[in-house]
Amino acid sequence: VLGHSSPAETWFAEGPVRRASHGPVAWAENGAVLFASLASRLQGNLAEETARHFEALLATVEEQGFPHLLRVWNFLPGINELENGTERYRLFNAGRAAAFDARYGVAGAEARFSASSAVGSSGAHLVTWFAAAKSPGLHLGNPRQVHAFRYPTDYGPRPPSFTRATLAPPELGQVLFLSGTASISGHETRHVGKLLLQLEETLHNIETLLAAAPGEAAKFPDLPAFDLFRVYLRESADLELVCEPLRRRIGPGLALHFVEADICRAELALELDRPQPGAVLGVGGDDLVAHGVHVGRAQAQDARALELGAVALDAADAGLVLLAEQLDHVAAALDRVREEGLF
Ligand code: 3EB
Repeated sequence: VLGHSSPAETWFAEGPVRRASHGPVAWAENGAVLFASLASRLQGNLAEETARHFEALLATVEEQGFPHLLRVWNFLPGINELENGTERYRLFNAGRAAAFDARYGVAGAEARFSASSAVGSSGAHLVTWFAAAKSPGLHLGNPRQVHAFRYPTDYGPRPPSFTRATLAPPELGQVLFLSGTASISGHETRHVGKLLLQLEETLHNIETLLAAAPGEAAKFPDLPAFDLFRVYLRESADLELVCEPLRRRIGPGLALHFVEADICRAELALELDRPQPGAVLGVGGDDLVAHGVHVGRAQAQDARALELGAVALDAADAGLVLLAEQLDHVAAALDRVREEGLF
């Protein structure tokens, strides 16, 4: 986490909540939505290991009866580094695509891709958090961008398996999950080396997507009406350069959350994400299903070893997710995490 930005993101839903885990996957669900965390130790065969990782993810959502992905957050150590001569993000893409193909067939896989993000982290684990539902969301493209799953092979042996946004199914409310968004139009990176132009291109992409999203008017607020923006910066020193222009562009109302992270293409300096603090999945209750996402720099091993009572926890250097049943459990857990100096 950079600067003094507030890190926490909280997801509410109707109870009662069940928490469980199987193998590398831990989750919480309330019968309508499932939120999960999955970590796989990487040992030098990334495409294979990513395929196993997403096979476990897809097996879990199918077995638990939540087969429709809504949003996927990926944290990949050394995302731009080479492994056996290939960039690790590209190996990740190959493995992820293979897992979708294996489960749904090449023809069926595309319809399963959801909103997503993939940023760098460090440490030894590929970490993925995901939200999934019983019935399908509406997966959206961006008119300014080629579908990522149709990118030409310049970006790796297999294109990335995600869509630009996913609108949650009606019974979960009008939550619009936006993918991580960067300075890409068509399929090409724009404004290499020019931070502020990348910022503007990215904002333009988000505005275009919001304007084109189907649904009744006023369902998709324009940018200044967002609560919170997350900004992943490759270079922490860019914080000062980006802060003011972004503020001028989006207005004074939003909370900004800056995180230092590598972005999936080496020429990209930043990526924007739209967290949804206080988002309600499902109608009513302030019981909690799947909870607070805290993105920052954690010491993963230490965080995993923490015993946090009713809260399940997973962490990468890039972040921490808490799957809890009640808000005060989360508050207590976050206090512990702060006391231990994990963030
Ligand atoms: C892009 O548009 C930029 O691989 O899951 C954004 C969101 C990006 C998700 C992913 C990658 C992913 O291609 C990078």
